[in-house]
Amino acid sequence: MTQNADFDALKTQLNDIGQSQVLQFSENLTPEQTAPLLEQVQKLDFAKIPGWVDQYVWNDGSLKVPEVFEPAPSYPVEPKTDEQTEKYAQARKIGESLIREGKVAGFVVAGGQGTRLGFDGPKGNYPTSPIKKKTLFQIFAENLLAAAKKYGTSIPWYIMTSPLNYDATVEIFENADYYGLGKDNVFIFQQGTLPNFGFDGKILLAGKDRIATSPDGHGGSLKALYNSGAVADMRKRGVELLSYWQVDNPLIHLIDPLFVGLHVMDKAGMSSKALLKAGPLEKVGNFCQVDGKVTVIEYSDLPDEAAHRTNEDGSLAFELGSIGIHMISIAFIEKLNADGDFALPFHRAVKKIPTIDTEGNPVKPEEPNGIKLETFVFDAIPMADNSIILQTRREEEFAPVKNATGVDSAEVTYQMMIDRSAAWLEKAGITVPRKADGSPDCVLEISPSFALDAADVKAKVDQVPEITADCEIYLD
Ligand code: UD2
Repeated sequence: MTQNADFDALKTQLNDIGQSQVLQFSENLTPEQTAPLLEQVQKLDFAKIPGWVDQYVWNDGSLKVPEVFEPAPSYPVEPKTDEQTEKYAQARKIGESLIREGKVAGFVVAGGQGTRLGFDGPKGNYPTSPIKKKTLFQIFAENLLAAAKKYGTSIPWYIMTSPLNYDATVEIFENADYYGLGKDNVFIFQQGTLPNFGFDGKILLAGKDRIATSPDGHGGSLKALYNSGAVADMRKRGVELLSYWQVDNPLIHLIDPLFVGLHVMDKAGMSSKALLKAGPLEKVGNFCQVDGKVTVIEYSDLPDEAAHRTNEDGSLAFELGSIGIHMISIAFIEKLNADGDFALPFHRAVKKIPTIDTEGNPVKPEEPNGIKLETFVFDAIPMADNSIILQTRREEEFAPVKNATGVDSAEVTYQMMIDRSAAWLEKAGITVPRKADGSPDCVLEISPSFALDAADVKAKVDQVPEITADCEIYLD
């Protein structure tokens, strides 16, 4: 088809769904400007857009909080009964052998930018470790390398970016020579995008030759993994399970035999790690149970009464927070995508969206002017036949770098990384000098090549130098 024929067909399709404004400036565009615009238009889901406008622009059709929900059951950090002790031991064994057989891969969702941190570029490139200032990507890569070595296997790494940071991410990995993982073991792909809508239901333009779009949320990963060929690549390699994490959390235990084993023993499709919330309103999802299915209700949606509800012992009724750590079976992703039309429900966000006016001049709105749609990966959990939750400890596994200052900031992460190193060393019987307030009186960094957990430190205790007050020690 020629560009003209293409153009006319798309124009008609847009007219039919009441979105002809998308091509309103096209007559004055050069062919070079028209081509990418048409490419964007071609990707629009014409069949669904009118329904989205009706459901999410005219109405707030986002998922409603279910009327009846209760706290979800979970596995504790440490087993509590003999039966559980037995099960945990068996799960660890099963998990380890699956990892050794190369059936587990890593998967990080890294579509977000460092904007909230005041950092320019992909968040994964944020320098984070206390002494060497390793970036988040480097920390994850070194963890994967060390885990592969520990289990005598290879662990491929899948990385989801967004159109906003795909090129920059690839460049970072190229420049770092893939952190020693080998280019073949790193699969970087892009998530999808969704058009942004004005309050009048019209798709907004970001320029005369560009539709305003935004990434489709981390929920887009389950489709993008499939469409990008990542799932096919996994099948070729014999990978059956994906360890999923968020790009901002350097403490993640990304290959965890216990989590793998419990997920498999309970025949789960998608499982989660949880921690005890720091307070009723902590900004994490809440693990609930609805009609027998594990369901996450985001902090912003959980009714206040439920957030504050307590048990008889004073603990929070909804005490389990979701921290974006999951185990996902490849078979589950395949099942979701089997009919070719898989999509998670949308969450609607009213936002300030840069656009253009009727003359084509740029407009930077001071007030919200439209709607962005996004999907959340945890909305897939109830679609799995089975799902488990394994509790973890905050100090061991969760220190996200999100904000420039305060809660979830780089400063807090820095301290938590030092604290965890100190705890691992002390568990191995090493004395760590502490200040009057109890915090370590030294700067510590343990490289993943030295230890992936406290048990690894114990095995290498003779390689640890004496730790004196005010010192800086990097172990690798
Ligand atoms: C997320 C969770 C929250 C809690 C918290 C823990 C949601 C809606 N909320 O909050 O429940 O678990 O994390 O830290 O998930 N991402 C993409 N593409 C996108 C959007 C996000 O790859 O289109 C990635 C992003 O790079 C990051 C992760 O998803 O790795 C989480 O995104 P976020 O930092 O925006 O989530 P946050 O902090 O609102």
